Amino acid sequence: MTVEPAASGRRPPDGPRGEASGQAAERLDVRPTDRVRVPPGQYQTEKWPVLHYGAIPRVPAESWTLEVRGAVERPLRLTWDELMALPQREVVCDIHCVTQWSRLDNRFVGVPVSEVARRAGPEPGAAHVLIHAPDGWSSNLPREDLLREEVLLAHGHDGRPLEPEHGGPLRLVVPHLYFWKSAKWVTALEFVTEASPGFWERNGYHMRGDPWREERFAW
Ligand SMILES: Nc1nc2c(c(=O)[nH]1)N[C@H]1C(S)=C(S)[C@@H](COP(=O)(O)O)O[C@H]1N2
Ligand SMILES: [Mo]
Repeated sequence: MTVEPAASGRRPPDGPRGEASGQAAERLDVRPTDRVRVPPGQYQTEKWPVLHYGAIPRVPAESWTLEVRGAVERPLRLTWDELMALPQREVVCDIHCVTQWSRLDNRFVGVPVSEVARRAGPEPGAAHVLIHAPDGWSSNLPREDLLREEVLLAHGHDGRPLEPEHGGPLRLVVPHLYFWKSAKWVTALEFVTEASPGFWERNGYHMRGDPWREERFAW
């Protein structure tokens, strides 16, 4: 399995640092250095809006599990403790919601998705992934977008545990795509051979969602 380098500018790591959890995390800064920070059609907000369909699940971290299934050689289910024992990474990034707000300079901490995927061993033909959340919510993205080194299963933000309304205890963070791909309260990663639309994608949103190309809708 290959992990693509970040497409945007990288700054040198400033060494391991203590997080709220006390866990040292390697740092990766993927904020662009070669262009304006806010993509076309977006405006910058200082606040962090809360956006989702349905109710906020209140599941304590201790009883949270993450499943990796579908076209993988070793399907697995990780407990919270198993997840926390994996390598941790801090990612500094901007986030862009398709409803046009952008929030700059976010500091997420979590487990790189690639670490979890590697343990499950996606089959060569598994070119796409469905990300599952409670109540049947899902989002889809190409495998190569999910397995970039800056894509996290995040449990912390700006030095604090991730709040339930922002996807705590665990959410996906895919900095280079519109934020609807970043499933909150993620429960499973399902590798699939054919692209299959998730919740918003079935409702007309783009199968990939690159904010720099304004891939908002499928039409
Ligand atoms: N489970 C789940 N995850 C979700 C959503 C949702 O409805 N359910 N909405 C997405 C959308 S459209 C956005 S913009 C972001 C918002 O994350 P935030 O509330 O932390 O800003 O979550 C994404 N992840
Ligand atoms: Mo969104």
